[in-house]
Amino acid sequence: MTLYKAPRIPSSEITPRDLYLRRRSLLGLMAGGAGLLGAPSAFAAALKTVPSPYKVDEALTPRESVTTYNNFYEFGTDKSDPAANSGAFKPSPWRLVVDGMVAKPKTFGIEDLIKAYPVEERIYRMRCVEAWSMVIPWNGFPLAALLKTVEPLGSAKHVAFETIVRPEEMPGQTGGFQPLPWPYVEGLRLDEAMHPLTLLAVGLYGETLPNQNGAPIRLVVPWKYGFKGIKSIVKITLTDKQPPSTWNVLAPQEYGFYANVNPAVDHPRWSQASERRIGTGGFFGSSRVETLPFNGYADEVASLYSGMDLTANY
Ligand SMILES: Nc1nc2c(c(=O)[nH]1)N[C@H]1C(S)=C(S)[C@@H](COP(=O)(O)O)O[C@H]1N2
Ligand SMILES: [Mo]
Repeated sequence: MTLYKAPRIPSSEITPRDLYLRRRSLLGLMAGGAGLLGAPSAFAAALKTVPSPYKVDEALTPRESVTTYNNFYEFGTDKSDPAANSGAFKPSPWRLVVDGMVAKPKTFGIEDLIKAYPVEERIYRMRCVEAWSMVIPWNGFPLAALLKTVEPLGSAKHVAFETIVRPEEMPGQTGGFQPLPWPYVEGLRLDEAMHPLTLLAVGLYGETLPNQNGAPIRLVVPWKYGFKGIKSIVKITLTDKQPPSTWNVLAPQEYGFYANVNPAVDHPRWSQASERRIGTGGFFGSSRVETLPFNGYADEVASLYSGMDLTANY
């Protein structure tokens, strides 16, 4: 993993997000891409799915918004960049390595995974740390099913995830101004990873994942801020140490390792008490709704954190 060298500016004065916004404005038109906004992935195909009880009863975010309002900095930092700039990305063939503290390390192809584990239709409320949210019909299978196959050792306490590095297909990974250190990495505690709500998504709206949403396979943890949902995963490693989390490493005072959605703990620069629900006020409009503890999944997951001070472990 590449270690990020912090810029020589006190973090009290400038934050990573401010920094690349400034860089972008300096770059001006140089950064302009000419992709087809919202063009469907060349690989989008219907998925065979089974029903699931994990469905929130809220209006779905339109597919158009889910696939054109994205965070995927490998393709650029504007919300429209991933849809515009990911057309050349090839999510097939793909190899997913699962290794580390397991009895049976294994490399999987996506087709093997889709055959081995029933792909469910789940509807999850999703909350970005930037205080916007969506309701997304994901297609995927529990991460726990995959982890059981490789047989975690008793010593394994955490799960580390890594996104692909492929500068020739990911414009955000090339040039002089790259917004993040690569690869994008994330981590979960083993009990969080084994929780039945934790999903490996391979599709949305009944079709294989569009490139901009993390094709061909990405993590979905609905009670945590969106940055935990690492996209285009090539490696999952069981470990006895807390893994690095890209945003937590960049700015630990702003982005915690746990990243559990918590309306009572504000981000240092904005409130987390409410959120803009994307796609609810006409095309790309949004209405404001209250943010719920653990994003509304407290009954299922609060017990994972009993005894922890959630204002310190944010
Ligand atoms: N590899 C990678 N994964 C990533 C990101 C990213 O920039 N790179 N952004 C994260 C953030 S901040 C969010 S909110 C979600 C957005 O997922 P979506 O575009 O499918 O809604 O992806 C997460 N996963
Ligand atoms: Mo996010």
